[in-house]
Amino acid sequence: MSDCLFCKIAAGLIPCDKVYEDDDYVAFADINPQAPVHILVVPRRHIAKVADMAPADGNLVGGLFDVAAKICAEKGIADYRLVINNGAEAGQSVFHIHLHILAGRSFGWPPG
Ligand code: DGP
Repeated sequence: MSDCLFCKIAAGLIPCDKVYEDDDYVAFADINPQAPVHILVVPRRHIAKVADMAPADGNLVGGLFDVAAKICAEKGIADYRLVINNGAEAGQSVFHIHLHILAGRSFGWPPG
């Protein structure tokens, strides 16, 4: 087990408000929500950021989007924003790939 917050959450070592899990992914409520719905989808496998992915990592990021669509469909959420921050300057603060699902309000563009 690396010293990674999301690895520990995925392993059940740190509590979270879990909304979905399967063999490869876990989804849980963001601790600092930026919208009425703010869920993080996380692969169980540790990869720090999108830029670190190798061809052998396959469709790991694609699976994040599949899980997000499934969660939103199950919750009856039609409009939502999906965000991946890659690197500190882009807003990444936890270095374990994760997809933000944001919904429940209107969003501006471009993002801040
Ligand atoms: P990012 O900035 O893109 O790396 O997003 C990291 C998100 O993780 C941020 O929105 C806050 C959330 N977060 C940080 N620590 C915890 C935690 O301990 N539990 C949960 N549920 N979310 C956390």
